[in-house]
Amino acid sequence: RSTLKLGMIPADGIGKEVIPCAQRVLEALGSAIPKPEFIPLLAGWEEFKKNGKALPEETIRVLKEECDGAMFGSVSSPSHKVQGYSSPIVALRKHLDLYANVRPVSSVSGIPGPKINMVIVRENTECLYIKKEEIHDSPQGKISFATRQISERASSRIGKMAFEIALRRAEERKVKNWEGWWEGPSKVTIVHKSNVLSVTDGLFRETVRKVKEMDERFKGVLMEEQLVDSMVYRMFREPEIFDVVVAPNLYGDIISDGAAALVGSLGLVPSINAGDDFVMGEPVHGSAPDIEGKGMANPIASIRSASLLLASMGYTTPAAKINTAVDSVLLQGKVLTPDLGGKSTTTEVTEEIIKRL
Ligand code: NAD
Ligand code: K
Ligand code: MN
Repeated sequence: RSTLKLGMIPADGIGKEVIPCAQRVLEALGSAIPKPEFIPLLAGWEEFKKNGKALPEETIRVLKEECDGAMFGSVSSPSHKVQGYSSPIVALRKHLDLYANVRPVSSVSGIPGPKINMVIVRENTECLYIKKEEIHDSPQGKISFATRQISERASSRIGKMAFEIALRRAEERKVKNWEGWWEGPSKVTIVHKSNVLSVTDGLFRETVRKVKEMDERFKGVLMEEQLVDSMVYRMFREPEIFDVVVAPNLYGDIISDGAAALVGSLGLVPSINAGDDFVMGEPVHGSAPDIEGKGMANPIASIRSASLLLASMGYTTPAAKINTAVDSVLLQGKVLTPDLGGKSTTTEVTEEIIKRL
């Protein structure tokens, strides 16, 4: 590749503030990566209010036909039903078949706090997110239903992704210092609620278990299970015991925000939406209307997402360079946004990271 064509979709709220920071960091990498070409693309609640479409067809077309990868910010989806509106990020994940949401959550060595270094692998296409809801009148008042879809295909491919990540981490452990973290062999924890939902979560559990049993490569990877409620409990009590955690869509979403609290802020946790032939980086957080427009948003989740995007495209050295610069800013602890107890702005943190690249 001589250039890297990246679709940039800031969408709403602080997405508009933090995605440009990720872009600046990518630009600052210079010749370490092919020259990035950023293609601004529209989506979101604001876009819906302006032009009636939360996800314009042109955005999907450009992503599919012209881009090597993408970055998404955050969308301000309303909490009430709006005729014709549907979350563009949920739709994009489906359109591009980005079936895995991979969310590494780790504490920085040297900063006090719980030791955590886990990857949450969230199924990204089904569960309650198929949004089949209905409502009826009944003699006792309104009654509503939601359909939850769990398929063998989706569970199998997310399971495979989780075990492959565990294998990769087993290699990484050999060179890195894992002091204070889980010291056993790589493992995958399957999160479910099969004690109640024995059909849907039962299928998820069975299918992921089979992935390991059927593939020789995963022989050395431990497999364990945790019911979703006690998963949250154990994650708060002893986060260091988790390595790779695989979960259906909604559980994965909820666990991730909990894990973000453990490392100090949602503003630190990155992700990629990954399919077999396309990847989109995205901070785990939402559009944060409470801090929007104040220059307070932490850009690190987005900057780390750009690093994950590069790594997924094979540019592991520049990706690591970004992470090292971010860690050094965190460790120094002087230039931080208010979510981490600092007084610095989004721009100042970004500039501090760029200085250290
Ligand atoms: P949120 O993630 O936007 O915010 C939760 C809390 O974390 C807020 O107090 C916020 O200020 C803080 N926070 C989040 N990101 C931060 C950052 N980078 N720096 C500093 N602080 C940060 O979640 P919410 O308040 O539940 O949702 C707000 C809106 O975001 C809703 O409309 C929701 O639909 C949307 N949302 C979108 C996505 C997405 O785009 N994928 C994900 C989650 C929520
Ligand atoms: K987001
Ligand atoms: Mn979420």
